Amino acid sequence: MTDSTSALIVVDVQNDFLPGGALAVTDGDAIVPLVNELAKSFKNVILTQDWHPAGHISFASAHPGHKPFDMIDLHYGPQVLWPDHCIQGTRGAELAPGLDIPHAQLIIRKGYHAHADSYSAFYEADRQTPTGLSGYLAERGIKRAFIVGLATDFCVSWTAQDARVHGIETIVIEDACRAIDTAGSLAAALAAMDKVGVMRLTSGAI
Ligand code: VGL
Ligand code: ZN
Repeated sequence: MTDSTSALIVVDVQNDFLPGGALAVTDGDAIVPLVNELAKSFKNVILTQDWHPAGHISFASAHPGHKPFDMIDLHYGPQVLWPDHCIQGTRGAELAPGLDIPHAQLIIRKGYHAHADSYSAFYEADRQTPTGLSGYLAERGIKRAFIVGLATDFCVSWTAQDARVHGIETIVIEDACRAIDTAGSLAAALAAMDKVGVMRLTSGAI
């Protein structure tokens, strides 16, 4: 995909989502070599980085009486509560050291407002506060996004759905993603992506 109207979006390949991390995604490290390889064939690569302040509203530790993976209702809708993860400036929030994409052009950070989560790289969980990514893609003339990373059922899925809804042709490369899969979240995410027309392929087809 060396054409200038396509981009690879690498979602949240950060220490805390890899084995040993605070919110480890099973087998999350397995995608790193594949992501590096795929990135070589893209002129445009964008990385995302989950980037929470300490005490973030998505952390179970901020809600006394709750534990990680509980679901609660917040002012913008349902929220899964997570272990503390990807705290700004910590090692856990750093991009995985094995990620080797020196030509990546943009790192978009998200989830930095204390009172809202942001799975999507486009909009925070209130579905209204933009990160700026949609304007960036429009100004760069990017019309097609290939999406890889962690986790399939949260940040990958929400990012893919928002890209599609904004008129971008959107393809999730499934074998370059891994899921958290809590309370049926993977099946729900796949159905939601299908519904808005996100395509799913494996890397061999790229
Ligand atoms: C993510 C849960 C909490 C993700 C981020 O990157 O999918 N999941 N924060
Ligand atoms: Zn997060």
